[in-house]
Order: sequence, then C-alpha cells, then structure tokens
Amino acid sequence: MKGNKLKEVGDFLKMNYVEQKIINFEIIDSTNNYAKENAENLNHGTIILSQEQFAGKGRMGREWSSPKGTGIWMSIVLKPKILIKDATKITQIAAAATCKSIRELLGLEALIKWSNDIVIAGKKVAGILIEASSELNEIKYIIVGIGVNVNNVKFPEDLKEKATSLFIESCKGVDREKLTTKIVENFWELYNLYINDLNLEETLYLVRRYSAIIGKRIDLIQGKTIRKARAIDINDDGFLIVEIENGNTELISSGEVSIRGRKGYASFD
Ligand code: BT5
Repeated sequence: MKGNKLKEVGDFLKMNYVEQKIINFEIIDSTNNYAKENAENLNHGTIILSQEQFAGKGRMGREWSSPKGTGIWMSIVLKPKILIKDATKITQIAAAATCKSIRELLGLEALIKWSNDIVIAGKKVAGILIEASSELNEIKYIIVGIGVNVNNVKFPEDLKEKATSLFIESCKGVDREKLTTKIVENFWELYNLYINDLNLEETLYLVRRYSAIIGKRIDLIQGKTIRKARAIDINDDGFLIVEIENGNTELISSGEVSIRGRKGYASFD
C-alpha cells in the first residue's frame, strides 16, 4: 500500500474532514471489494483509491476496465442511519456530484444516463456502483464506487464504441487529484444535505437538469424483456416516470431496469 500518490486529495480531506481516512493502493482487485471486506473496521467516510484495479466491477457481475494511472477508481464507505429502500438515493447523489464536478472543472457537457452512468456525447465516461449491506431494514454500510475515465487515450476493442475519457473529450490532460477532490467535496455536500436535513432538492435538481434521457425515447430493458417508452421526469422520491408505448405511465426505481437509447447505448432522440 502506498500513501502518497494522490497526495492533494489526502491534504484536502485532512484539512476539511479531519476524521476521514484515505487509503491509497497502487493496485488492487477492486476498491469496492476492499471496502466491503473491511467494512466493519473502516470508519464512516473512509475513502479508498487505487491507481489500478485488476478486477474492477460494474453492476450485475459486469467488468469495469480500470487501467493504471488513467482514471479515478474510488470507493467511499458510508454508515448512515437510513433504510435499505433509500440506498438508491445515494446512487443519485453520487451521479449528481460526479456530473457536476466534471462540468465545473472542465466545462464539458456531461449528462446523467439515469441512474448510474455519466455520459459525454453519447459515450460513457463514468459509472457508479453502490453496494449495501443491511440487517432487517437498516443499513449496516453502503459502499459508493465511482469510476471515472480521466486520461485514457484509448479503450479495449469491446468498449471503443461506448466509452470515452475526459482527455478524449477535452483534448487536454486532466488533473486527477483536483477532480477527485471536487467529486468528494460535491458528494459530501449533497450527502450531508440528505442525511442531516432529508433534503434531496439539490440532487434532484441536478439529476433532472443534466438528465440525458428526460423527454427522450428509451428502451427499458428488464431481463430479456425490452419495452419502448418515453422518459417523462424524475419525481421527488427519485423514481423515473416513464410512459410506456401502450400509453401507461410507470415509476421505475433506480437499479430495477437498464436503459438504452434508440440509436445506441446512450444516443437518445
Ligand atoms: C458501472 O457498472 O458503470 C459501475 C462502474 C463502477 C466502477 C467503480 S471503480 C471504483 C469501484 N470499484 C469497483 O470495482 N467498481 C467501482 P455498469 O453500469 O454495470 O457498467 C459496466 C459496463 O460498462 C461494462 O459491461 C462495459 O460494457 C462498460 N465498461 C466497462 N469498463 C468501462 C470503462 N472504463 N468506461 C466505460 N464503460 C466501461
């Protein structure tokens, strides 16, 4: 374990959140796995970063490509007193914070592909993986995994069509430390509003304003079933309101279905 690579992040957090611990790895299977395996002994707010992941994970057993030194591969350990049903709100907080940070730091037109992808020009630049453990209905811990493609210049063949990086989109090198700090800062602000005041307004404002799908035609994918629909809005509880082709309106919970654009993975019309 090395403790000085993403030094500025550590300095920022030490100044601002004294109790927060940052764990830096050169290489690890997955920062989420590490966080889960050690959750009992890690304090609320602990941040795990790695330069590289050799078994980075997406949702539902999918892989997350995490080459060395190119991206932000980060997990945040949370131990909030919330019900398991509210864990999906943390996905929206993380997506809003990541999207906002990319916009603030780089001025790129990042959008949220509801609910856990950040896309630029129809390609995925970041993904969020929330893993929670609960007892009865109460959360024991939530691990917020955030992966951002920062300075990748190319992608493996199978990702070429749907992945991009901040470097590719902005044509300049991006300071990972600054971006990591900004994401953590924005995440913490939105998270505290929610946890302390049950205030999700700013998060909902961001996920609506920067939605890649509201008003667009989408395919709703649930297992082997694909339904054509239109995304109408996100309601105050964070559910996506969709109008199915047959005219019925449905509320979709984060994580319940996958969404695809009619013209491709994240190209919406
Ligand atoms: C995600 O899953 O988008 C969640 C990604 C979370 C990654 C972070 S990194 C830190 C922490 N530790 C971990 O092990 N994970 C978290 P999902 O929506 O299931 O998307 C996965 C799909 O995205 C894959 O099946 C690929 O098609 C595609 N993909 C894989 N790597 C990618 C990359 N680097 N950039 C863009 N797309 C990628």
